Amino acid sequence: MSDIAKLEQQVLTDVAAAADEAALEAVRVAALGRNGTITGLLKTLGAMTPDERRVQGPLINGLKDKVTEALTARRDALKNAALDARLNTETVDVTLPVRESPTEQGRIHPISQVIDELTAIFADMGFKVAEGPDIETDDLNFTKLNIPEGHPARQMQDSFYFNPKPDGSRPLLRTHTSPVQIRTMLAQKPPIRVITPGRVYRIDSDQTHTPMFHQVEGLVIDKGSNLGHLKWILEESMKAFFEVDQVKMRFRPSYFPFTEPSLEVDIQCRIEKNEVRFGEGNDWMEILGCGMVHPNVLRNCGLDPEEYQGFAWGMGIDRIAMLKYGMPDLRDFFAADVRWLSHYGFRPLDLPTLAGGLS
Ligand code: 2NM
Repeated sequence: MSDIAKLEQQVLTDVAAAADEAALEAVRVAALGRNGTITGLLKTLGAMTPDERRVQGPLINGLKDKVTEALTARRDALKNAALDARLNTETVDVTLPVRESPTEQGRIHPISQVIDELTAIFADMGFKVAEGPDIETDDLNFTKLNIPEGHPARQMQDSFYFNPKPDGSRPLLRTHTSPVQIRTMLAQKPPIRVITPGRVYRIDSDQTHTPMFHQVEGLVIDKGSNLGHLKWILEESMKAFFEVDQVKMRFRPSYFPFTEPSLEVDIQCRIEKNEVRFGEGNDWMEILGCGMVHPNVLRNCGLDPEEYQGFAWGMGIDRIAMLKYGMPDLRDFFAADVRWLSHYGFRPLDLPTLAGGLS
C-alpha cells in the first residue's frame, strides 16, 4: 500500500473514532493544520519535477479533499448526536400548570381590601378619605373631643404615651381616628363629608384585642344634618359592604363624650356554629358607635352649633373584615404568615368597585 493510501486510512480511522467535536478538531489539526501530515505532503509538491507533480498532485489533493469531506460529515454527525442528546434530556412538560409571575403572586391584605371597599362605598356617597399622623397630641386626641382631664379614657395604662417633651406635653399614639376628624374640621369649612380609615393603638392584648388595630370613622358636618341622615348612610353602607339586599339595624342609646345623643348600632344576623350571615336571622351583633357631634366639639373646632350640626360614627375594621371574610382569629392578621395571606388575601388587580363587585 502506498504511503498516501496508508495515511488516508489512518486519518479516516481517526476521524471515525473521534468521540466529540474537540477530538475531531485535534484530528483535523494533526492532518490539515500548519504542521499537519497532509499539509506536509502538500508542501513537497513544490520541490517535485513537473512529471512527478502531475502524478502526485491529484493524489495528494484528492487525499486532502477526501479527508476534508470526512471531517465535515463527522462534525455534522457529532452535532446532530449532541442535539439529540439535549432534546432527550431537556424535555418540557406542556401539561404542567403555568408558573405565576411575581406580580401575580402578591396579595392584598384583607384589612387593606376592606379599607378599599369602604372607600369605594363612601366615595359613591360623596365622602373623601382623610388621613392624619399616628402620633398625636393630647389636645387633638382627647381635649378637643370633649374628653376632659381626669376622664378614664385618658388613663396612662390605656394609652401609649411618649416621654414628656421639654414643655411638659406628652405625645401619644392615637387611640382612635377622631383626631383626624378634628383636624379636618379645623382646616376645612362645612359641608364636610369624610371617612378616616387608619391604625389606632390601645394598651390591650388578649384573645380578642391587639394593641394596634384599625378603625374607620365617618363625619358629616352641614346645616340641618340629623340622625335620619346618619341612619340612612349607615344602612346603605352596611348593605353595600356585606353585599346583601336588606339589613335590619338596631339603635341603642349609649354614651360617648364627643357625641350627644350617642348610640350603639347592632346589625341583624344569623349566628350559626362557625358562620355569621347578615341580612337574615334573629340574632344581633354590635358593629359600631355613633351620634350627633357634641356642641362642645363643634365649638372647639371653631364651628357654631346654632349654624352647623354633624354626626359621626366609628367602627373596627378588623372585626368587620373577620365577619365578612370568615377569618377565625384576629391575631393571624398581624402574624405576617405568607400562607395565611395567600389564602385570605386579594389579587392586586381585582380592585373593589361598586359597579364591578366589591369582593
Ligand atoms: C365613635 C362613636 C361616635 C366620632 C366623633 C368624632 C368627632 F370628631 F366628630 F367628634 N369622630 N368620631 C365618633 C362618634 C366615634 O366611635 C365608636
